[in-house]
Amino acid sequence: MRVPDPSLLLLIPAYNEEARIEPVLRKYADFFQRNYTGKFQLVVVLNGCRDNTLGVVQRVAKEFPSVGWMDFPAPIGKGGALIEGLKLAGHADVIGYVDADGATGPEAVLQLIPHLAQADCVIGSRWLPGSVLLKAQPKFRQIVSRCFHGIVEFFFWMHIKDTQCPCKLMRRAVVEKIHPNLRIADLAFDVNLLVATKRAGFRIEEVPIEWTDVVGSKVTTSLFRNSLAMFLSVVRVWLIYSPRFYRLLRPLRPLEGWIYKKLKAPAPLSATETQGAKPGDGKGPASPA
Ligand SMILES: Nc1nc2c(ncn2[C@@H]2O[C@H](COP(=O)(O)OP(=O)(O)O)[C@@H](O)[C@H]2O)c(=O)[nH]1
Ligand SMILES: [Mg+2]
Repeated sequence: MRVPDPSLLLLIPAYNEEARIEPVLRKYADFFQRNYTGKFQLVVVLNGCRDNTLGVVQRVAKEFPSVGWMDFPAPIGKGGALIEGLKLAGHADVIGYVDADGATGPEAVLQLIPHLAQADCVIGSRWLPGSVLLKAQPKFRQIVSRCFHGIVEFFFWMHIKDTQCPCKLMRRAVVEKIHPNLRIADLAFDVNLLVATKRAGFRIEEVPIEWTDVVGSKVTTSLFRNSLAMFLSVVRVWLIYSPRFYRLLRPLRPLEGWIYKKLKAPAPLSATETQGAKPGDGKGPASPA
């Protein structure tokens, strides 16, 4: 008898995605319904959307019982949304996330799962030989991405070629261990997640992936502002893991808050904001209304 696939919880952070998310949700839900023998849940984590993303998600959820959502009014950012979503980790063996734009398809996610036999966290990469870029990101975005990669490498020396690819899967044990160390609310959340995973002694494997860039990126529209906030957040992650500096710089927190506000980016959470937030203690499995 065939052993069923591990139960899988896939999160999709979404901000003003009414134009892009519907076909993505349908494609993922339909694909996993047909091709996955384990339990599959797709949870969209929205916050502060000013369009009808929620209505779109609810419409799809009526057709596909695997689709659910969590909605937060506060501007908690992509990272903040994922930190909340990861609290549902207790409901699955494997937890992961992808973007709402469908740049990576469900086939790519499925192909990553077997790699969890030898790794604790497996991440898609657009920068490894063997990756297929059906449509690459705009040239300038690629340059900024490589500069960001250099900065992350300088601070953390992880030798991960693509920290930002939004296609990551982890075993439940990883999420349970690292969740209290997840503090970054903006788009540099991925760096926070990978550093926390590595420092906790888990093995990360990077796998070439198929990728199609999709117009409507939230990052590209304010690239300078977002990049600056992401740089600050990388420094922030470095400080979190340098406790002596971290304590010394504590009086500067109001200044930090002010800078993030100016950059219109969600500020990192403090230890007290994440402490006690155990995965699985969240709002329960997001379920279709
Ligand atoms: N919940 C939430 N999701 C966000 C926020 N900002 C961006 N996202 C989501 O994060 C993902 C990445 O954004 P995207 O525009 O695709 O960035 P890119 O792929 O790097 O160009 C998408 O699914 C967005 O909807 C936010 O403030 N809150
Ligand atoms: Mg995207």
